[in-house]
Formats: sequence, C-alpha cells, structure tokens
Amino acid sequence: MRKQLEDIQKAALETIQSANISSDLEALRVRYLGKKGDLTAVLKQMGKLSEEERPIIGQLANAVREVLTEAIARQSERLEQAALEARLASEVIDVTIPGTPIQVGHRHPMSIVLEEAEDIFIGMGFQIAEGPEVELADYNFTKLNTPEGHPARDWQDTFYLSEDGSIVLRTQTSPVQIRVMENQPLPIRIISPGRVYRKDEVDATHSPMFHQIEGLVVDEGITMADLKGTLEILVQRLYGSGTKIRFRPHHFPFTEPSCEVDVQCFECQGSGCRVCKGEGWIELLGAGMVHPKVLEGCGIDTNVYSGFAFGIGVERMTMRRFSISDLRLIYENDIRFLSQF
Ligand code: 2NM
Repeated sequence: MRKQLEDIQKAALETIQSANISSDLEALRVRYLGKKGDLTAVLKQMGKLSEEERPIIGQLANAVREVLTEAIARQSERLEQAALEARLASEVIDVTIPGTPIQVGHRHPMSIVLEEAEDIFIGMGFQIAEGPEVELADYNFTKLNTPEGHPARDWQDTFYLSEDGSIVLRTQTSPVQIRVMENQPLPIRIISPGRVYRKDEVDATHSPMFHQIEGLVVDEGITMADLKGTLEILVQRLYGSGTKIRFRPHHFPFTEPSCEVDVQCFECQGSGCRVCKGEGWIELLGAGMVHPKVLEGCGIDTNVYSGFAFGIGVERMTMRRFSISDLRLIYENDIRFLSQF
C-alpha cells in the first residue's frame, strides 16, 4: 500500500504540473482527491491492514493528500498568473493614438442671427416675452386697432382655425405685446421673437410660416427719438458702427405715426447697385409710436404714457447677414448648405 500511495503521488504530481487549463486541474483534483478518487480508493482498503501498519499508512495517505492539494493550489495560481499576463499583453492600449474625431455641428444660421439680436436687446435692458401661436382674432387684430372688415383680416391672407373667424394662427407677434401690456406693470421694455403665419405661396422671398422679432417700449415721455436711438444702436451692433439708417413714412393700423426703416446698402454703400436695385437703401423693418387706441384698450393712461414698437423679419435679417439668395434654403436643412455658416 505504501508503494500504491507513492505511485499515486508520483503520477499525480506529474499530471498536475503539466495541466495548463484550470478545468483540467479541477478534473485532476476529483480524480485523485475526490470521494471516488484514487486516494480514497486506497484508504478504503485500510481495513485489511494490521494494527501497527494502519497509523503509518494513515499518516502517509494524509501526507500525500497534503502534497497533492498543495500542488494543485500552486498550479492553479500559476495558471491564473499566466492567464492574467496573456490578457494584459493582448489588451495593451496605446493611449497616444489620436481618437476618432467627433463631427461637431453648430447652430442654424437663423438661430445665430436670432440669438445675436436677443443679446443686443438684452444689453439695452429689454426682456424676452413669448406667447401662443394659435391666437384669438381679438388679440391678433381687434386689440391692434384692426377691426372686423379691415383688409388685413382677409380670409385670403390669414389662416383661420374656426368657422366663425375667432381663432387664427398669429400673423405677427404683436398679440404677445398686448398680453404683456394687459398683465404686466409699467414701464415695459420687451421683445417678442417667434413664428408667425400668413397665407402666402412659397417662393424665394415668401413662406406661409416665418419668424419675427417685435419690440415694445412703454414708459412716461417715450418719443420717436427713443425709437430712432434704439434702432440705430441695433443696426450699429448688427452691421457695424458706420451703418446708416433712414426713416420713411408708412402706415400700420397699430402705430401712429408709422414708418419703415431702411439700412444703407452693404454692397455699394448707398451709390446704387444690383443688390439694392439701384436704391442705395434696403428695407429693414417697420415701426412707429403705439396707437393711443391700442394703449387705451390695454388700460394704459395715454395722458401719462406713450410707447414705440417695431417688427423685424428674422429670415430677411439672416438672408442679408449671410448673403442667402433664396428663403427656401433656410428651411430645407440640407447639411451641404447649413455647414457653410
Ligand atoms: C410692426 C411695425 C410697427 C407693433 C406694434 C405693436 C403693439 F402691440 F405695440 F401695438 N407691436 N408691434 C409693430 C409696429 C409691428 O411690424 C412690422
């Protein structure tokens, strides 16, 4: 039996040390040390031994068990170490290789121009006001001194959302200004940017949906001079400090007096060219002193307060700023077009 145990130890040590997969090693542990293993098989025959031999063989069997357990543990450690080294070698990362560049987009040209204009007005103490695009005709027209029967309310020009004509898609952002005048304390200094809708056919300069920035100032003693000063600062900041503007008389139902404001042609500096069609000036916006009927309709005392208002088309500003010749390009979202700005 001593010989049997020594043979088991010799054979087992050899196979254990040549095992190179951890699952093989586990199989060897079962084969030699398990309940049905070789060592147990020998121990089961201990009954045949004499009283003197039994403790000696018992001791030897325990020693063999210890040696093999130890050998399996050491081999297992060796395999783990080798596996780790193999993994480290295969997973080496060269952190100095440049990464895959990420394509970074940028704001839409309309957003660039809109945010620039917002910054300029915020710098002059204006606040930004917003309101619904679906409006009561009362707010879109009546309260803006545009009563029923006025040509501006024509069903041909406006998107009506109810049969009785009481709900419309707003044709300008002025209803936002009405809401502010009705609800907020004076003085008022706001701009209202947003989408507006008119029943226009699509072409190079028209779209049934476009964007406006309207401005409104109401305070004691506001005059046309405040309007001129504010718009002068706007164009100096937008188009450069030498930029000249001129005021022409005009008519809007909600302002009196009303005017249109032109900016000197950026192409020819006023001498006349193709861009300004020989005029030397390009139309920029509409403006005026808020009509007393509009102020009074909002509960504002016109003996104490007066105000000016203006409206600018954002698409038109964007086209001028980036020399875009066709309005439709602004809406098509063709990356080849947008990536130029
Ligand atoms: C324009 C031109 C002139 C305007 C008027 C008002 C309000 F609500 F105060 F009456 N808001 N905006 C106005 C004045 C708008 O757009 C071309």
